Amino acid sequence: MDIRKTVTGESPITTDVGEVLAQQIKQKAKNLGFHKVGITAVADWAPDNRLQRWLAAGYHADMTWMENSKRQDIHQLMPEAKSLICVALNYYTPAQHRSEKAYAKISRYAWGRDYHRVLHKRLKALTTWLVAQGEGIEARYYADTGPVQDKVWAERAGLGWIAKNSNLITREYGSWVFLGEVLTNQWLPSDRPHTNHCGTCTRCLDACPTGAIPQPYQVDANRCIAYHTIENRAAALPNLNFHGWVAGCDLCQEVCPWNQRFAQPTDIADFQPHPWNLAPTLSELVTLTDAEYERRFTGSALRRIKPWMLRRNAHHNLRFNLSSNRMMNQRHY
Ligand code: B12
Ligand code: SF4
Ligand code: SF4
Repeated sequence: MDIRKTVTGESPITTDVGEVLAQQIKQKAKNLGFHKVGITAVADWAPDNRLQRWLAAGYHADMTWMENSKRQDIHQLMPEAKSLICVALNYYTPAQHRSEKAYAKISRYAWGRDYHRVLHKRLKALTTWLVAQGEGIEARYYADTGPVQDKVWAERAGLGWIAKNSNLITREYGSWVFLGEVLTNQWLPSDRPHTNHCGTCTRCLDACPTGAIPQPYQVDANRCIAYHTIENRAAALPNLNFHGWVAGCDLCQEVCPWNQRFAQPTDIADFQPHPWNLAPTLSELVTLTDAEYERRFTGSALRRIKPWMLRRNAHHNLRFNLSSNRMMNQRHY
């Protein structure tokens, strides 16, 4: 069948050819190692006000780049876009964090190779392949770094649901997945949006040690350890106990029953933890030199956290450990 003749038209009507191309795209994505893939139309997208409300509440803290209007309205990003192909990569590995206070905790997302590189390599291959399928086919890919609401689109494309901790949960892998997407000018049949399965559970809200989930589905970055350790560029951190976290925070995901039941080890070698990332000590990090940082974190997602920030984060935790030790000692005497 010659896809070129029928797919590039302006009609929103799903053709058999669109169906065939959609199946081919999904097969190609699976062959490239993506664990989940789904498709959704963008033509009927009307910006909702959720992101706007989140911004109006000031929940984005100093992340002013979140105000980019393209993030609200995908048509501004690619006016000719008709469909969006969403993909997910499972990054879970069975290693666990050390619980002793001397150790620094690095989130699972940053244990292995930088996920942007891993996703982008596969997304680029998928995009190049798609463009080669017919004349006039245009496609562009994004993963995390572009002004696209990755979770919103992934939910619409049926990959999983946006949960009360605000992460996207898949039935097969829990929320330990990275998200990315390919935008295209092709009409493709949409998958069904995913239904929500949080039910009456509130474990993530109860477990967040800083009260950063004031209501279900709302994360206030001003109180979120992940924000302060990764994004906050200020010299001084707020007086919040980070509980040993120096790079992101996994607490609201670790307590989630879906993750506890359905997480499965990834088959992607790049996501295997670098041994040093599993259990560095706070005192090692507080004195980490820039040269040592360069040596240890080549090709790592931790590079978003500058060396001075890692030292700052470690110092912040050590200060809390010290003051809690003092309080314990006062109780003894
Ligand atoms: C900004 C950002 C952050 C910020 C803000 C977090 C946040 N929740 O928005 C900070 C730095 C804190 C952060 C932390 C983390 N992040 Co982040 N982050 C992003 C980024 C760049 C934008 C997210 C965004 O649009 N936020 C804006 C708000 C408005 O969106 P929202 O949180 O989804 O909240 C809305 C929905 O929940 C919606 N909603 C949905 N359903 C319902 C239902 C009802 C009833 C209601 C009322 C509302 C509602 O309304 C909310 C707004 O009001 C995305 C990448 C991208 N380009 O999309 C990655 C992304 C979300 N992050 C990711 C990850 C992995 C993390 C961390 C787990 C890393 C870590 N271990 O530390 C933590 C998780 C913290 C948490 N609980 O959210 C992944 C998530 C993958 C997944 N499975 O969901 C993403 C998708 C990156 C990627 N491409 O893989 N992140
Ligand atoms: S990442 Fe940590 S601090 Fe942020 S909402 Fe989840 S549990 Fe709370
Ligand atoms: S802990 Fe419960 S409420 Fe929170 S994301 Fe998981 S299922 Fe949803």
